[in-house]
Amino acid sequence: AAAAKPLPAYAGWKSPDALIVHSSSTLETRRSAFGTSVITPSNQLYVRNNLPAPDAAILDNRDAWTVAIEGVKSPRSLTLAELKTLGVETVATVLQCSGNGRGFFPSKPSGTPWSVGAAGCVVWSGVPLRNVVAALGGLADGAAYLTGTGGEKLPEGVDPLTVLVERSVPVKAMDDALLAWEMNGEPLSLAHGGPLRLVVPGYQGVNNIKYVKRVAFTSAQSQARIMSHGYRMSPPGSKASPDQPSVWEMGVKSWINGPLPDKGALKPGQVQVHGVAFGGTRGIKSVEVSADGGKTWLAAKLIGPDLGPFAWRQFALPVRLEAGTHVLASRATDTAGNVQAEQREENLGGYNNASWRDHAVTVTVA
Ligand code: MSS
Repeated sequence: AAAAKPLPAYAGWKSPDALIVHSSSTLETRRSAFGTSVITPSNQLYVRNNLPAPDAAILDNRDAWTVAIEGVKSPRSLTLAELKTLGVETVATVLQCSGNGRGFFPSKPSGTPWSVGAAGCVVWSGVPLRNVVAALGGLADGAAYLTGTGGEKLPEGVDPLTVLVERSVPVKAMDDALLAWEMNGEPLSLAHGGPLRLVVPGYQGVNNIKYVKRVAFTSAQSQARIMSHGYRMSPPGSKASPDQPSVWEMGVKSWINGPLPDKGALKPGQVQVHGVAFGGTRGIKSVEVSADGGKTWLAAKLIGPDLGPFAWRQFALPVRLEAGTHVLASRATDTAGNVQAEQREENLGGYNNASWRDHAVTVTVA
């Protein structure tokens, strides 16, 4: 087998055993590393960067970092030190790349072939964005989108709009959004967007802008390519275009993290089938588990603490497995009654895969 790629320097503090290094800008958590403790430890959390991460020097004086707030009655720049005076809130969210599960598309869309590990559940601390807006006189007229801009240095000689990481989400997302400086109880690392990140709970990863330099309430969506053409639900065979749906709110999804086939055959007897389930902005009502590839389902138990609607819930079900081959699947229902779909929605970019069938695991008992 080829030697595992080393961790890139900016993520060198991560646990190599827990991660699959696809490239220097795409690290995936191993399915077997998720465990059952709800929170994903920072050193096991996936990383996805569309541009090279900024120089670590941007963390030298965190409190001096500035973010420009536009599209409010009194627009201006605020330092991180000033933001910290406006309020503090803590929220647990699922951070998931919109391409998580792309590896299950038989069409092999271009992009990282993530399995389940471009996701984690983490705790953020920061100031509620609505507090910042209130401090600046409220929203200006015509605000339809919340637009966040990343603080990367852009490569020279190219049209900035083709590389800029700038995303717009519907302005209603402001109610839950945070400008976060802490993750899992530590100052936010460079890999995850330190010193300051726009966190949009319940929305796909790409909308959670790292090293955020500008937050603007705009009447139109960003013209950056990553917004206009990237991260769209483009039908197979089509060309990406701004009129196709963007990857915004996450749908209801779950998957099994154990038992997994990677340790070889299991012994006959009882196993605890366990995994995670989340419902975007809506939270989880229930999870069912099947040990026969989806023919019959049993209600699993939600275990561990409920960290709110944006976090994932752990589930477990004791199942007796006799000798043979078993297809283990999970299917979640969110609090609005949406049931996780059996099939993925085919699309060019391999986004939003929540298919329970794709996420099923086959184990052998002998
Ligand atoms: N931000 C910025 N600034 N830059 C970049 O690149 N990316 C995205 C987000 N944000 C970016 C940003 C993506 S795309 C994702 S997923 C996320 O981020 C990730 O995160 P982490 O922390 O994990 O790395 Mo897909 O949908």
